[in-house]
Amino acid sequence: MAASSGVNGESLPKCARIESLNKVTVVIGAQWGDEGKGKLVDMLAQTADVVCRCQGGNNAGHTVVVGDKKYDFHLLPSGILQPNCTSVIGNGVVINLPNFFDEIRKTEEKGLVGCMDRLVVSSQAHLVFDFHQKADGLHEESRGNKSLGTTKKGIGPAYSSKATRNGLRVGDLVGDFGVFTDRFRNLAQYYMQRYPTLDIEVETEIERYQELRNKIKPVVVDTVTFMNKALQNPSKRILVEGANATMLDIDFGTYPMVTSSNCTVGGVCTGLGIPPRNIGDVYGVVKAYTTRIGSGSFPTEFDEALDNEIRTKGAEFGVTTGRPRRCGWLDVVMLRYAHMINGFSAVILTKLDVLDELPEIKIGIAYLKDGKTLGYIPSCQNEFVDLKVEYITMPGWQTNISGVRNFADLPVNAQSYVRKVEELIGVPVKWIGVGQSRDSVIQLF
Ligand code: 2SA
Ligand code: GDP
Ligand code: MG
Repeated sequence: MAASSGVNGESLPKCARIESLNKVTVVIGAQWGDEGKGKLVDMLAQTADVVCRCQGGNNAGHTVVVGDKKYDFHLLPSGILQPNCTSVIGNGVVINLPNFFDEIRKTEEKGLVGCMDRLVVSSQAHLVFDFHQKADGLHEESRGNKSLGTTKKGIGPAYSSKATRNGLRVGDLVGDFGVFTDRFRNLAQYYMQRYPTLDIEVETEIERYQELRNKIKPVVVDTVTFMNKALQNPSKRILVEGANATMLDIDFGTYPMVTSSNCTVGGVCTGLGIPPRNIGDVYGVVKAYTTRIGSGSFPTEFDEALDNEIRTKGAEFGVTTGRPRRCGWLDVVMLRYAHMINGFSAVILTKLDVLDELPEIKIGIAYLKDGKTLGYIPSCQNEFVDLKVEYITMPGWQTNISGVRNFADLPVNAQSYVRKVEELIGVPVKWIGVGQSRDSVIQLF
């Protein structure tokens, strides 16, 4: 074994040396999604070499506003906007190829050409077929008023095929097509048995996938090796774009009203094949209030009037489905929980400008059950019933802050709100979002 010198000059085995490690920067949503991850990723991607997606699929909708152009990314990492940055779609992502190529076409129509030249897709990523999407819709319908409110993008069914080991991967598609077609037929058959009204034109689909196979082949790589090489190169700056968010995580979210992947920091390692010791800064994206789209508990949800007011001011509509988002006060109980799981280095507090006109602003600081503080986040939906929230109330600033670029220039009440949030979560606020555009941000340190 190769040896080197320790502090006293003794020879050390190679494994005892402290090696310099290339650390990846991670962006994670701290609430129920749509916190503004796309905007932070776009800011950080301007100095990154590699930007990766590690989980989820095109249920995600990440908005980036550059000048007069608005991009909505679903499967493409937001780093695709950077001409010198490589975008990675990791093994943990589930991909519907027709939707993927549509997204590339729409993005290129906005003037961003050459997407396929700066993109790699994992051979281990699972495919979402159109029948997965249809099954998602049928399953939702069958749940009636107990539906989850999914995006119907086939995410649950595709991860379900993965877990039952019937799924097909990008590598299967570009590999032996005979084997692929056999397995595709079996999977389609299984879905038609499971959902009798589901009609799959199996042979037409196979023909379609023969074409898609040729289109995707040039960008399919072993992303584990690709990432490992990038990690070995200390000058490579690597960014990971979390999709969905902590409270939608299949393990830690408000189950069963969650998505089907690990949207928290653990999903970065399993979704890209990188070791935990290579995880560097983890930035939490926190909206200055809370939103949720789809069904499920929401302890700090506004009453109808305020819900409508903030939805309009914050343009709170789904990027993928256009559905109205439910809105509520900031929930610090949830944010502390998100910090326990992800270990945030710092947070970005987005959309502070949306609160500009409010005379007073509340922050949920504790959950109460039968008059007593609940010391944990309920793990079952029925535990949320009769849950009360203890709030603190802060004065609003009633001033337009969208033009402010320095913390000291914010109205005092806005400064106090930010400092209070920081104190309550126990994580420093590094940036504050005051508008949609790239430069509408205040950096604190
Ligand atoms: P799915 O489709 O199986 O992942 O849905 C399961 C739950 O996860 C929620 N979910 C989301 N919540 C917020 N934003 C998402 N992306 C889109 C956006 C949503 C849209 O950026 O606006 O356009 O509707 C997203 N994706 C999944 C979903 O609402 C279910 O509660
Ligand atoms: P993501 O899924 O977390 O990337 O967020 P979405 O793109 O779904 O939703 C966030 C929305 O808020 C997008 O329309 C963003 O352009 C917008 N946005 C992000 N940051 C700010 C901000 O600081 N202020 C305002 N007004 N809008 C913002
Ligand atoms: Mg979104």
